Amino acid sequence: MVGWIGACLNSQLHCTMKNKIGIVCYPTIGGSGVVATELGIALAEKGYEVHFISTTMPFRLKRLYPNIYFHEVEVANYPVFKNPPYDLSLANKIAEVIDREELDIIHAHYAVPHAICSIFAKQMAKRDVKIVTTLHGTDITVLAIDDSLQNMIRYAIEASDGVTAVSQSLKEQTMDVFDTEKHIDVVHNFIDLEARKIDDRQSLKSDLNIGEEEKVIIHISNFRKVKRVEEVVHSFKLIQDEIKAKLLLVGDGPEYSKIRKAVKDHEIEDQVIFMGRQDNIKDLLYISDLKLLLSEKESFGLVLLEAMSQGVPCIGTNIGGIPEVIVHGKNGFIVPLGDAIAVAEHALGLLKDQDMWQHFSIHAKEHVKKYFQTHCVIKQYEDLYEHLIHKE
Ligand code: GMT
Repeated sequence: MVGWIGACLNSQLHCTMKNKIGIVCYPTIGGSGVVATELGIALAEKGYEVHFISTTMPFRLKRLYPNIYFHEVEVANYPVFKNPPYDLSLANKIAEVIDREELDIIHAHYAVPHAICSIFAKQMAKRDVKIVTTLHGTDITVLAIDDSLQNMIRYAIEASDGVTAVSQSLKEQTMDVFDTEKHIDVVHNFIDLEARKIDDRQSLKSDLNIGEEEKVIIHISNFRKVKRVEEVVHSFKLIQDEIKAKLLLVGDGPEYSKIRKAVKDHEIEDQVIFMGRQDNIKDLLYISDLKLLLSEKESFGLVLLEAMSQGVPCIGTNIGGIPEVIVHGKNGFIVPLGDAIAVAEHALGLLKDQDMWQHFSIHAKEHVKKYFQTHCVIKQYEDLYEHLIHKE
């Protein structure tokens, strides 16, 4: 176990002993892992004792935090196993941590395998604990379509004490796919409104060989098929036919080679910068004028919040939770899936009109401040924990 004994040095107020929360999540880069880790950090700052249970230290936990502990899941690998049983090791570790650390809540992020393993762990543990499952998207929109997983996911949802979905759209899809009456709370993704503090935007652009007059369009994803990065490239081709612009493609994943080929086929190699995976997204957003997210499945789109919090307007598809984040005609545009012409028309209208862009940029920040700030959103998780703990 890695962590600090919760000394709570800075504030007596934060020190009133709050509940002990176990968080089970994917530690790697990806929306669900980011949300789980930022939730843990925010809860710890409010005085909760937080125990992460995962294969490796979540990547956002870059320093030691008072009140945060990490429990590593080690997978048993005996010659008798063809495939090491990770899920069983995870369930066993969760049960062990529930009893040893006297946890009150296990908050599982992602149905498979985290919610399922948490429920198994609850049955094994000696201590009563409440299970909260947060559905993030592909656990429902992709995995639940697989017959071999559907029953298990339904069981995990129905056996959880509390269930949340990251958008109204995902909630409705879940109720539909599983034909379930289970109560699901909608708790959106969240972000801190911390502005990037540098003045010299142009020197940052120059470092990337971007001219002062060139508009910067950005796409950030894991380059999975559902992100439809080829649509981003196609839309950009139409945009740069009319104005001077560069496209920053940030991330990596299965579609990467296909996208490189699409860029070559469109003969726009000089206008597209493949950035690979980047930690410092804020710097890239700071020099961006527009963000594109043209996915065919997207339960929320945390990357939209990241962009809007830096004042970057967004264009997104009319899919999943995207219309719950972008306000069409105010801080961005919603377009039909597969309509590159609509993307280009909206983008050009916005990028050619500095006043309109300024209004959209201000609205984007205000919208995040009003609806998606960390402290407001995590209050909903806290209320759910309290409700479950005190419910008989
Ligand atoms: O977008 C991804 O492919 C990563 C994925 C994940 O599982 O981490 O993100 C999902 O969860 C995020 C946090 O709740 C959401 O903001 C993303 O919209 C969601 N991705 C999809 O639904 C495709």
